[in-house]
Amino acid sequence: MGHKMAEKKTKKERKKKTEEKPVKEPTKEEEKPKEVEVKLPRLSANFIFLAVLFFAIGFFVSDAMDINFIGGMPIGHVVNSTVTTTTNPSAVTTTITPLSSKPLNAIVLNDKRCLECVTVVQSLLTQLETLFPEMNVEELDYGSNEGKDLYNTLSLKYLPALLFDDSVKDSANYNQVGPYMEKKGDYISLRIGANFDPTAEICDNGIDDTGNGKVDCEDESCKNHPACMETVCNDGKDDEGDGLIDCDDPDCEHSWVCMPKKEKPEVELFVMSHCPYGTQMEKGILPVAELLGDKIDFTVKFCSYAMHDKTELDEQLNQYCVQKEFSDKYLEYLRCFLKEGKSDECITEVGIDKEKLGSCIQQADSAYKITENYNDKSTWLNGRFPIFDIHKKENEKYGITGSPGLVINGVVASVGRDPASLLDAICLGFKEKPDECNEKLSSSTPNPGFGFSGSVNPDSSAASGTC
Ligand SMILES: [Ca+2]
Ligand SMILES: [Ca+2]
Ligand SMILES: [Ca+2]
Repeated sequence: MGHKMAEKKTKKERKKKTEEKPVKEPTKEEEKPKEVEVKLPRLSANFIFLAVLFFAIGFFVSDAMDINFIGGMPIGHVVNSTVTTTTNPSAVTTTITPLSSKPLNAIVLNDKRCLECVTVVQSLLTQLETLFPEMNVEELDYGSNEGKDLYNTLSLKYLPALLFDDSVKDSANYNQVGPYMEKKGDYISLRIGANFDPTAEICDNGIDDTGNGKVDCEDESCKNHPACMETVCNDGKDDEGDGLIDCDDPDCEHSWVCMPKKEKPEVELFVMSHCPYGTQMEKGILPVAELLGDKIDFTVKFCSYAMHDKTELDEQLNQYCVQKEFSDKYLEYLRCFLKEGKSDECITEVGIDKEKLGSCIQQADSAYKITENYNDKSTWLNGRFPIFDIHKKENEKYGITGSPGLVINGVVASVGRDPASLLDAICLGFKEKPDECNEKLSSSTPNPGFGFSGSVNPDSSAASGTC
C-alpha cells in the first residue's frame, strides 16, 4: 500500500501547544492612564542601555517575524499574538523627577493583551530612563479610544510603539539612540522591532478581538494556531475541544502516530551497518523485535550508500542474506554482531550454513553490482560514498537520507531509540495490540556504536545523531 509518508512531527513540536489560559477583557476603568511616582536608581546610563539593547538584539532576533531594522540591525523584538495576554496590568504613567530643565515627553503605545509586549516595554523603559532621566512617559493602551486613535493616526501596524516628542533631539544622550529613531507623524519613534498586530484576532483569549462575530478558533485566521489544533495525536485527549480526539481529528492526518493499523505491523529499519547511530537504534529495537517475534514483520534494510567503506558493504550483503535465507536466525546474529561487529565469529556462533550464505552473497553482489560499483569510483555518491542499491526503491519511497530511519506500516516514524519508546511506537501499528505491548522494556537509550554497555541522555545529541 503506497501510504503517503508522514510529515515528521517530533514529540516536542507536537507538544508545543500553548498553555495559556484565556484572559478577561480589559475593563473600561483601565482605559485612562493613572499616574504613579517612581524613583529611579542613578546609573551610569549609556553603556548599560546599549549593552542591554544589544543583548536584546541577539536574544530576540531569532524568531522575529517582522522586524524593523535600523541600519540593517534590528533593535528588539516582540513576539506576536500566538502567545496570550497579560493579567491586566494597569496602564501607568511614570513621572520622573526632572533632572534637567528641558522636559522630554514620550508615549508608549502598547497592547496589554500581549504579555511579551508589556515585558519588553518595561525593560526598554528601564534602559531609556537611565539615558533620559528627564523623560516623562505616558503609557497608552490600544484598548482605549485614545490609544486606538493614535494607532490609526500614525498608521502604525505593529505594537508596542515608543514615541518621543521632537525635544528628544535636544537631549544630551540623543546621539545614543538617534540612529534608531524615525519620524512618525508628530513624533519620533524608536524602532524596536515590534510585531504584535493589535487588529488581528488573538486565538486563545475568549474574546472576539476583530468584531467579526467569530471568537478565537471560529475565526479563519486562527486555523493554524496551536490553540486551535489537535496538537498531540496520541494522548487520548481532545486538545482544542472540537470533539475530535487524536487521529480522528484531521489535524493529525500527517502525524506518523496515525499510521494505518495492521494485523501484523511492518517494521522497516534503515541503517548503515557500521554507523554508530544505526547500531544504537538496532540495540534499542532488538529487544522489541525479540519480544514481538513473528507478531510483526521486522526487516533491517540498508541505506543506498555506505559511509564506512568496503567493510560496511560486505556486512550489509551478509545481513541481507542472513535475513533472506536464515530469517529465524537473524535476530540472534544481530545481537551477536552488535557486541563487537565480528561477523565471522557470529555466523559460526549462530550456526549459519556458510556455503549457502556465501552463494546468496555472491548472487546479490552481482545482481546489485555492489563490488563492481565499489571498484568504479565514478558511481560513488558525490565521489565519496560507495553505492548499496539493494533497498534503493524503499529508500526513495520513504525519503531515507541517512542512518537510522524507521518506517512502521509504510510511515516514517520519529521515535526515541530506547526499547520502551520503540515498543510503544511499533504497537501503534497493530489493529489489535497483543499483550506484549504492555511489557515494560528499558527506557534507557543505548550508547552509539558497538557494545551493549552504557546509555546516553535521551535529550543529548548522542541520542539523535545520524550518519
Ligand atoms: Ca480572540
Ligand atoms: Ca490529543
Ligand atoms: Ca480535537
